[in-house]
Amino acid sequence: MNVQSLASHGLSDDEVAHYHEHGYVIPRWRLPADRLERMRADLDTLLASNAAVGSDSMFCPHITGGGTQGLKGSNIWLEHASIPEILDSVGQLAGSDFLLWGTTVFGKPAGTGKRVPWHQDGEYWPIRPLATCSAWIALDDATPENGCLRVIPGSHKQRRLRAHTRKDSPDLVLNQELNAEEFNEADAVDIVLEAGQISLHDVYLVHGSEPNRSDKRRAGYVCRYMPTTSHFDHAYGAELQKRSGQVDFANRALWLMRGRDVCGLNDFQIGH
Ligand SMILES: O=C(O)CCC(=O)C(=O)O
Repeated sequence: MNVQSLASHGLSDDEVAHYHEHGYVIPRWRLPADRLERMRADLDTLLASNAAVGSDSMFCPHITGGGTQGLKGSNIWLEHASIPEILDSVGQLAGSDFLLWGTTVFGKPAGTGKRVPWHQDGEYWPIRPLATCSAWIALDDATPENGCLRVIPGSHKQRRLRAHTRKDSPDLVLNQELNAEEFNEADAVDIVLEAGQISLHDVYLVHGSEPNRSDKRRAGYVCRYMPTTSHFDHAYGAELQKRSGQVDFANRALWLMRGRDVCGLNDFQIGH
């Protein structure tokens, strides 16, 4: 892999083409060492102040008011979701007008980190029309041994949600699993990242990850950016929340990251 610490930023034409063709891309750009160090220290603080939550999935650490998990978040995670180089890349993929509507730390602990079931992100989200580019930032090295993200390249292309089944299991990080006949696991590609690298993926991409049975933590911080041509529908979010029982979408705060609210329907007051 061609890993560089580039002074310039943004995606190359090849990287943009890779994203559209395969539904994900690992850019050559990576976080500067000082940013990575700060994020890892902030993760230590987050983990220490939320010992009761468990680190497999910590929803919205960038929001300070707590969500359904009662997570004690910090503005610092909003700042980490505003890294200009990442926003530049997202802008190339999602267009010049987009907002941040969510973040999650998937902090798979060594030895006990749980499986993330195969899924499409869109299955869970109250966004119409469905659109989001997720930036997954590796805070640790992510390898097959510690449960790196796995994706099915090209699975985003039909732009449709496939059939999922709800599974409430203490062994799973999320509770909607893609039905086995909807994809072929043999097509999966491991997203192997060094700490400080990122991957970007499309809302329709089929992905998941294995448990962490290794002795190395595998933490990632993912930021969800949505073009403002789409509407984050808080009312529909309240329904989804009842159905999934996992995440607070009804009161979710939105942050305009670039440009303007093109559809004019997004509510930037709720949750602030
Ligand atoms: O970190 C993981 O293993 C899962 C991440 C994921 O499902 C996502 O970012 O959409």
